[in-house]
Formats: sequence, structure tokens, C-alpha cells
Amino acid sequence: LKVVLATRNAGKIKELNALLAGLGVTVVGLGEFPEIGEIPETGTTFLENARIKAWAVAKATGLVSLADDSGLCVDALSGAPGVYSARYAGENATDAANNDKLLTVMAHVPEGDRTCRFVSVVVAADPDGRELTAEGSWEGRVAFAPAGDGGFGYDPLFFDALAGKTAAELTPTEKNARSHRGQALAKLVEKWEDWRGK
Ligand code: ITT
Repeated sequence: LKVVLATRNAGKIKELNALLAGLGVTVVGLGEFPEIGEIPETGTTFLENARIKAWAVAKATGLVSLADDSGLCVDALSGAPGVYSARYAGENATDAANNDKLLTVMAHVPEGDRTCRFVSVVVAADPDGRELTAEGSWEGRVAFAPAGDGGFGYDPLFFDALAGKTAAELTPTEKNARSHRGQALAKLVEKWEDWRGK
């Protein structure tokens, strides 16, 4: 089975490839379908946006498609940046700009109030009309300064108290074993064979 990843985020592509390795599917990227342009993420929830991306790509390619919509939800910011995590510092903002904005906004928030979580909702869409969804989350704290150079996005600012490190200081294998995306994919993989009707 050929599965197309409905994402243009290089960090996600790496992680999803590793997480899907045991599934026995051939994973292809959007690079093979240059005719698919920008997909407007007009939803207000992770599930809505993941469904928008998964269905747009399944319909355009005729293949089973897999989308992830994810973000960082900070308690002191009432859940922001949430679904707007990729564009926190503006449309097409860099990871560095988003991290700078988060650090600035959180500058005076004390240690105990810096709780946050990464959330990932994954949706697999079959062009025959069926979908499969799963969700994962990862609890942490917003660090006072960036640390580590692994991962992507907000990883240098996401401190995992259990690991005693930021997400960017974990190896890819360590991150996938505990991350929101790792947990969402583990649940998806568990339901996969039933969904495919095998
Ligand atoms: P696609 O829509 O093409 O998949 P995107 O980056 O726009 O790429 P989202 O709309 O789901 O994807 O935004 C997710 C953002 O949340 C991402 O850009 C990061 O800033 C942040 N994020 C999600 N998962 C993360 C992770 O594992 N580590 C660090 N930051 C993460």
C-alpha cells in the first residue's frame, strides 16, 4: 500500500517516516505531486485541520493519505498558540521567530505557571471515503531559554521534566518514544489493520 504524507514540514516528515517504518507501507511525500498547492488550514481545532489536509491530498492523489495537525498549548496563554503554532509570529514565520515570540510573551511567567503540552491529531483518509483518526499529547514546561539542536519547531523550549531535558536535547528515537506525534501514531498503527479490512 502506498501512503502519501500530507505535510510539507520537514521535521514531521522525518518523524512520521520513522514511526511508520514497521507498518509495511510505502511512504511517499508531497514532492511527488507538485500540482498540489497550499492547502488553507481554515479549521479552529487540530482535528478539523488534520481532516482538511488529509482529505485534500487523498482526493488529489487517489491514494491513502496521512496528515498531522499539531501544536503547543500553553496554560498561561489559555491554550495559545495551539492550532496557530506554525504562524504564531506571523504568516510563514520561521521556527526561530515563533520561539522568540513565545519567550518574550512568557518572560514574566514564573516557573510553576509554565505548564504546556504538545498535541498531535493524525488523520488517515482513504479516497474510498473512510478515515481513521488518533490523538496524542505530551506534557512539559516552557523553558526560560532554548536548549538543544535536535527536532524542530518549539522543541528547544519544551522542557520534559521526566527526561530532565528539552525535546531538542532528546535523540530522535527518544523523542518519538514519548512525543505527542509518537503516541498518536502508535494508536493509529494499532487500529490500522482493522481499518484496512485485513
Ligand atoms: P503541515 O501543515 O504542512 O503539516 P505545519 O508546520 O504548518 O506543516 P501545523 O499547522 O500542524 O503544521 O503546525 C504545527 C506547528 O506546531 C509546527 O510548525 C511547530 O511549530 C509546532 N509543533 C508541532 N509538533 C512539534 C514538535 O514535535 N516539536 C516542536 N514543535 C512542534
